[in-house]
Amino acid sequence: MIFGQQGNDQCSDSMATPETKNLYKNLYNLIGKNILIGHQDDPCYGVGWKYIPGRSDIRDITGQYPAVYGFDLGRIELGLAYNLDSVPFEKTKLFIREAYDRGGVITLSWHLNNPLTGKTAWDNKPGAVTSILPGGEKNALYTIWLDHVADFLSSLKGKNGESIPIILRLFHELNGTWFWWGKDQCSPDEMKQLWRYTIHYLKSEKNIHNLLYAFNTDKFSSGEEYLERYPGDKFIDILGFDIYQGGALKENISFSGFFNSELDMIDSIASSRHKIPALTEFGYNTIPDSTWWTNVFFPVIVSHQIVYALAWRNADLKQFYVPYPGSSSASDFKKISSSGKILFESGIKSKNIYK
Ligand code: BMA
Repeated sequence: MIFGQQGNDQCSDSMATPETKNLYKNLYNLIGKNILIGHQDDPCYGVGWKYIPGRSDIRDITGQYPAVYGFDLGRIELGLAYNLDSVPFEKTKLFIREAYDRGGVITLSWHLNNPLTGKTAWDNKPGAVTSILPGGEKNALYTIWLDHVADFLSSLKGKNGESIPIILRLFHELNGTWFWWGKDQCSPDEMKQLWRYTIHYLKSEKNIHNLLYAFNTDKFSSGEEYLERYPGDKFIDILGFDIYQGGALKENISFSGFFNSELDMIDSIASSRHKIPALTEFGYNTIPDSTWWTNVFFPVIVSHQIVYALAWRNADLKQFYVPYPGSSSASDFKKISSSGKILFESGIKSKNIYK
């Protein structure tokens, strides 16, 4: 395992913009040193508030914004002004610019509708993936959807007109069965083709070069399972997975054990392929354990090499994954923000990640 070898810290797109190449190189150099904390829709809304300038549940607790910001593009494919969680894309664009100006990292997911049926991403009848590949009946429609994504991505500009780098997290949780791109809905080969086709289209047809590409599964039990639908090292920059405490992993001990084993595997897969390991989504809904952050989450991640961990969104009192003022794990969360290992707004700013 050799990190920092010459050439290993270069992203998959040889034509990537300088800031995108720097983002990759700087994240690569953080491997094993720091973990950036992230939060989905952080500046958009939190528990009990929406679109209040400067507000963020993470900031309310720690005094700082997170280091990583997640947003979702779902419904942009339809040309709508709002995403699937009612966030206006114009606001997302503004929040991305502000996050970038603060030196933060931005990652976008895309809960795109089922192109075959027109229903949601969770409409998981088989056939949709086949239908959008070249030669398929919905291929032309899919290219129009990608054009909308490309328009959005190319409109993201910093103060000197440079493109803002984005970690694009396509077809997430692809080894689950709940999305139309899931493992029961298409073959591994079709999934790989879809990845390669999509990336080729964005790069070569649309000339988009401000992207790092994140591949991410749901739960997995072996390296073979993790890589079954992996399109290849030429296409991917970041290797991640999503995990939630709950269900079979409800107890702290069973969750910690499984989480730890997945992190061990992702560290070793990423290191052997010279990719960046990340926890692309995580959470314990409503965080019912007031010491979860210091007793469960932190002890497991601290001994691993993921460079960032993105908590899912704070929608309301029934669905939140980071504390808000007054919630039971707020003071515990504050402790991890002063650990030095986990970076928030000021930590990422000092790393000058785009230079
Ligand atoms: C899910 C939930 C939903 C949301 C979707 C897309 O995990 O949070 O409420 O609509 O993600 O953000």
